[in-house]
This record gives sequence, structure tokens and C-alpha cells, in this order.
Amino acid sequence: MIASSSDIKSRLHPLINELAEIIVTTWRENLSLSPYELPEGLGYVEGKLEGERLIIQNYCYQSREFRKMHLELAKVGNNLDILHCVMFPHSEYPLPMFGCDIVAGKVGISAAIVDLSPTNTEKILSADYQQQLSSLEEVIFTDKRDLPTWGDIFSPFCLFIRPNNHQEEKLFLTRVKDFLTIHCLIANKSKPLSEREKLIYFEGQKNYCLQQQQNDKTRRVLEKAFGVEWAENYMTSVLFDLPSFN
Ligand code: 18B
Repeated sequence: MIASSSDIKSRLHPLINELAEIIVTTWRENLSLSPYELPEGLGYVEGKLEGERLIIQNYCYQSREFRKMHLELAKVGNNLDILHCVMFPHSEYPLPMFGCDIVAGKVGISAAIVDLSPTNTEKILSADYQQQLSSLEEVIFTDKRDLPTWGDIFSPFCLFIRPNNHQEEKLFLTRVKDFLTIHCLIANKSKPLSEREKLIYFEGQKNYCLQQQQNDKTRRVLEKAFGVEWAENYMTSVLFDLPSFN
């Protein structure tokens, strides 16, 4: 389903392709999607400064509740494959941020993370999210990873692991599908807020984006292929652009 003339899918880690398919299918099944135009020239990009070639393929949509639903697939030389996905709600809907990242190296997946991150004043997920996430079947992963300091934006439901085997990889996919389905179903039922309440979610989303912009591991990969300025622009206008209040 995800295809284009400059397709990199065929050369990515199979788990990344599988998750990309799951994400877009879940979006299509639950939300009414329309296209979202990324800044000019940033839909498909290739860069090579020092060392390896970095290829980025973006897919971007919007819906009633989400100002931007961004899925990005990236390939760094023959060493690193990355899936990145963020759903940015419109500030008038009291919804958390869905975020997911998979980093696959030569020896397998080194990082797999998924979360629904709260953006209200208390930085707590609402009762419906808490209840539905808590009732998912408990899964144990062997290698849990520690979050960096900027990761204080994530919820207690955040899953950050290094999958240890094929079964754990599959369990991670199932968990992402569960998080995403819960999110879409709650979003469908959500009602717009008043101007005053909207400000809370606007500020919360801004904080989420500013914290994510501090991820030096992401920044370094982009800087090596495209330079410091390009990386800064890409991180602040495509990966984690701040919401506008209107
Ligand atoms: N990220 N990731 O998306 N990142 O974008 N990612 C890495 O094994 C990219 C998100 C997150 O330990 C690593 O350590 C590039 C979202 C966390 O300090 C690399 C892109 C979330 C870490 C990249 C990208 C998110 C992390 C190191 C653009 C969460 C650990 C891999 C395509 C919702 C940070 C490793 C730390 C790590 C790279 C999280 C190479 C280039 C949405 C927490």
C-alpha cells in the first residue's frame, strides 16, 4: 500500500515495513484521512556529507482530530533503518501525543519505543486512556531500556525496549497496534474544547516537541548527512514542529 517511485521499502528491515503497514492500515480503518503537505522538498530527501547516504521517505496525513499524522522511513547507508511516527492532535482535542520509533542496526533492533504521552497540565493520561491501556494483557520484555532525561514527557505506559528475539519483535508490533487503536477510538469520540482549555493542550504539545528536539541521537544522524542547519530546520519543521494557536 505504501509505495512511490522512490520507494525504499524493499530495502528496509522487515519489522519496519510491517509496522509501517500496520500504522497506515489502522489510521485508514479508524480515521478519515486527507493528505498533509510537508514543507516543500522535504517529502523525499537524500543526503550525503560525510560517510553514508541517508534516504528519508515521508508519509503525512491529517484528520478532524489530528493536525498532522507523520510516518517516516529512513535508511542510513547499509547500517541503520529507522521508523519514526508521531500523531499531533489539534489543540482543541484533549488527546495525548502518539509517538513511536524503531531503530534497526546490523545486529538487529537496538531501540523500539511507543507511547501515548500526556499534554495536559497534570501530565497524566485521562481516565479512559488509563483504563484501556491498563486492561491490555501484560507482556514482559527481557531488555527494558532507560529513558534519557528529556524523556520526562513519556507516560508510565511508555514501552522502551531492545527486542531480544523474533517473538518480542512481534509482541512489540501488537502493542503498537493496541496503543494506536485505543488512541483512534478515543479520538473519534472526543469533542472540541473551549478556547481556555485549548491553551493547555497547545502548551503541552509545545513542551513535547521542545523536549523531543533535544534528542541528540536523532540530530547527529541528520547532521552527518545534511549538515547542522538542515538538521535543525528538519527537526523543528518536520519531525517536531510546534503547534500554532488559532
Ligand atoms: N533515535 N530517530 O526518528 N524518537 O522520533 N529515540 C535514537 O539504540 C532517529 C522519536 C527515542 O538513549 C537513536 O540508542 C532518526 C520519537 C528515544 O538517548 C537513533 C530519526 C520517539 C531514543 C535515532 C528518528 C523517539 C531514541 C539511537 C528521524 C518516541 C533513545 C538508537 C528519522 C516517541 C535516546 C539506540 C537515548 C534513539 C535516530 C524516541 C540513531 C534519525 C517519536 C527515547
